[in-house]
Amino acid sequence: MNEKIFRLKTFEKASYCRHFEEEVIKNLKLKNINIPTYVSAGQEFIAASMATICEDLKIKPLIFGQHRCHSIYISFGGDKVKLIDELLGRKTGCTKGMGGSASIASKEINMFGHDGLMGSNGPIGVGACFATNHPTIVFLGDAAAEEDYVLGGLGWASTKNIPLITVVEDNNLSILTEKKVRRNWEMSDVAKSFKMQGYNIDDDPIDLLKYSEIFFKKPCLLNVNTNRIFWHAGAGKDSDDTFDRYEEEKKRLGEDALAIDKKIKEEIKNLWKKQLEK
Ligand SMILES: Cc1ncc(C[n+]2csc(CCOP(=O)(O)OP(=O)(O)O)c2C)c(N)n1
Repeated sequence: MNEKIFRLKTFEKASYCRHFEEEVIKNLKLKNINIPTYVSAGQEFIAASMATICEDLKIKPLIFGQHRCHSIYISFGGDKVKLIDELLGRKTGCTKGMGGSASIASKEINMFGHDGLMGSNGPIGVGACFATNHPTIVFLGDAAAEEDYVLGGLGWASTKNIPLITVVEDNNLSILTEKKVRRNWEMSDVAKSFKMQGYNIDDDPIDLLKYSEIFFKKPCLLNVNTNRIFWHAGAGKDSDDTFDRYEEEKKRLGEDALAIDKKIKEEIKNLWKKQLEK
């Protein structure tokens, strides 16, 4: 795919994610949302890029996210109204108002909800991929990736050569503990030690596109460095200086991105307004 088209398609998905999360923040502050909520703003280009690549490959993968998964659901085409309803605790939500922010599931997009045990989606995703031989993506945080059962699953995936992509959304933090305090190794090296292709890259969409030639042909792991703009849970901010990929892409793409951003902001605002009035 042409680079500019890829960037724009990915930006469009990221824009849906970003404006959705901005409404989430607003409604957390207004206390319209009253459940633990894990906002993915800042990290949205990872899911958006993976979804654009899958669309181009005409592949509808099995998706195993963890608690910070709004952007995964939205990028892969999850029904946004059902996600709003879920966050508002309604029966019409994507998990009938019982999963909340952390356990989003959708049969329509093959997305399996997380159970809250960090990293459990690693081996569960490996098992599903092995049993079905269906292209599968497991999304893990950099802390979840450290769990022993994640590592066992990676070894099995490599041994059985299954069509699995493990994406580590590496925002450097486990709640508030930085990676350098927790370990002196990288997940890309762990993958290589299991004889799997492993890469340590940035969340620039083109960096993800670069590796798409091997996607689903053999197991691989992408450790993608990114930034969390809001707190681990809830609406606060650790810093106002956090690098923001969304703003960077908006600048790079110029007028085209500004028009997409404006249109989608309005669309998402209206969607929330309509649901809140119900
Ligand atoms: C096995 C297990 N250990 C600890 C926790 C508590 N916990 C919940 S989220 C979290 C941090 C997760 O960090 P990461 O996987 O990097 O994802 P992020 O929140 O950064 O998206 C921890 C330690 C848990 N839920 N499960």
